[in-house]
Amino acid sequence: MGETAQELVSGQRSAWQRIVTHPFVGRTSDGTLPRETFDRWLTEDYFFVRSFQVYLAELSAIAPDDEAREVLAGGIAALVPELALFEKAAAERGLDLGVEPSLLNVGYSAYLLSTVREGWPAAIAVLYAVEKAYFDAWASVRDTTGPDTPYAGFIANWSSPEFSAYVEQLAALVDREQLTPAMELGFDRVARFEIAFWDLVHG
Ligand code: MP5
Repeated sequence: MGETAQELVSGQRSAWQRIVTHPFVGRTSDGTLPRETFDRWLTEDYFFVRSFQVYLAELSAIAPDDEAREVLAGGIAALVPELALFEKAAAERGLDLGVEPSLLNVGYSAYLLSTVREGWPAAIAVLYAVEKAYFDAWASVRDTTGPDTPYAGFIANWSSPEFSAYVEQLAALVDREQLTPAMELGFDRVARFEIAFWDLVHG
């Protein structure tokens, strides 16, 4: 992580603390999460990731060069096995993935798409925030998650060396930019959306 990415994360210290210590994450890892809570998250997040696919494609269309396009292509490719993970878990748990998502989720997904029109520097800062939040949260429980947790595949998905490398590539793209208020605002909004999303499903 270089200077701009570092400044964005440091500017969100207290929100980041809430993200990495959120009870949804801790309870997913230690096996105390109620089944219905995970089920709720699964269907909500499936909608989010499907919308995210569209968002990444649109963001890729405004990427300034091949380096940026290649990083985003990696992110888009990773969504194929990720969505399969959701679909397999939903089938095993008898969940309908077509249920109507919360308005918070609709709002978050629409917000991400809207950032594409704000231009590359703000948009890449926003994408970095989304992925960095997930990596930091799930990596914080990676090494303490027992082998019997039913959700190990999800925890591994966002805490793997591959995902870590992707988040570092995003940080490198952010570091090519000078910090702007629009980047800080986007980073702040994502932090608040992430906390609200877990608060919503965890009740
Ligand atoms: C991610 C996610 C990570 N799956 N859900 C939320 C609410 N925020 C971030 O994004 P991705 O596309 O699954 O890596």
